[in-house]
Amino acid sequence: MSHLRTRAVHAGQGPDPAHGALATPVHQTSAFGYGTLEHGAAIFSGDAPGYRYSRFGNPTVQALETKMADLEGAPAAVAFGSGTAATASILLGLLKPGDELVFLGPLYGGTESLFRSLGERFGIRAVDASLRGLPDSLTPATRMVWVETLTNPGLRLHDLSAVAAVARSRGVVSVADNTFCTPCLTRPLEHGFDLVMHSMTKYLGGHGDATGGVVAGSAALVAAIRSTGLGQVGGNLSPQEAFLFLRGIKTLPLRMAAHCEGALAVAQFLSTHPAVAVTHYPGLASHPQNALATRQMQGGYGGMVSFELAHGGRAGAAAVLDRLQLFTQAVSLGDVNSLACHPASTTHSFITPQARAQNGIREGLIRLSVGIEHPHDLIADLAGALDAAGHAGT
Ligand code: 4LM
Repeated sequence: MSHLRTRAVHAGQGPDPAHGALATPVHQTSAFGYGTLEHGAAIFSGDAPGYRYSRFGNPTVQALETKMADLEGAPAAVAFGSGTAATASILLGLLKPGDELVFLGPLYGGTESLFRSLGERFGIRAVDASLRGLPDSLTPATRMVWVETLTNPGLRLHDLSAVAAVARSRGVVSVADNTFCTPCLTRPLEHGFDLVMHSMTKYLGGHGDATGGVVAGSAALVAAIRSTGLGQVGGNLSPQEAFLFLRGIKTLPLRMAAHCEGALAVAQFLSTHPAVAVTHYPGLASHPQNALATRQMQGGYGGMVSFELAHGGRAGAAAVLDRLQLFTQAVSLGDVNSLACHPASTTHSFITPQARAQNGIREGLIRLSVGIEHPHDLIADLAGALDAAGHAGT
């Protein structure tokens, strides 16, 4: 069972011991009977294994945690009700007032805003190291370094092994948000990261019908995050949604291959279109980090493409987006169906205009989540919208 494609199907799951059910049952319960007072006491103290209350753990959720730990090559994992709950639980579980969190921006707008608002209200200073670089941004107070394996929405990369090495040499916990790449394309722990997290809402679920998050890493770090994020904050994932993620992940490698194929074709089309000033896709030879992407990403360059119109700013973006038929205008990503959004007014509206400007999130930027439809149909949709919007040949 060494190949990821095999493990995506089998890891964490097998015939249910109660009745042999092949699909992992949804253990839709809040509490678990423990029989006797002493057995209950032993479960609560951790001296005996067993479930007690779904906020702390649930068999369906645990099957998913086991699968995700396996796919990321981690000893342990803990699931949450959203990617944001996972992010907040990492902060609250591992940092304290006076600590610094250094991130390599840009990040998903919600993550950056969480660092700045929630983090700073609790005395955790968030520092964007994208201008000064990593070693120079670390201080004796730095306790954590945070990166996205493929940035949202600019689709830039960081050299993961280099980032992990700097963090390790300074005794700082390194965290990689692997939402855009998934373990099919990049496994940050293999590059030396301490923790990897995901918004499972995206590719892992894959069908746009559930929100969830997960963190994987060492048993000690995951235990600290679990205890705060589940026990104290109550950010647990529901068993029903865990079932949907378990089902979705079985086809993740197949879906990712189709996303990558479609996104490359879409990016190649956009990069030659006269109405498009720049296309961001790590698989294009014109991408400034194409060589790093080829080294660091395995089996493809991901399903996300962003592009900037040559003219028209926000009105130009609206003219294109409002004419798309097959791409649905919505935030989120990683669904089997294609989505398109305007980051400046949606996903990255939470960050300051200066941060948007610094990170190239201009009004003419459009982000595509390329689904698994036939690439020719997606390209025809984009061509139709660009032409009808009057951009062709401008
Ligand atoms: C979006 N993103 O971009 P939940 N990490 C990354 C993300 O892109 C997101 C989260 C964490 C989008 C949502 C509206 C790289 C979310 C947060 O949404 O809390 O599961 O994950 O469109």
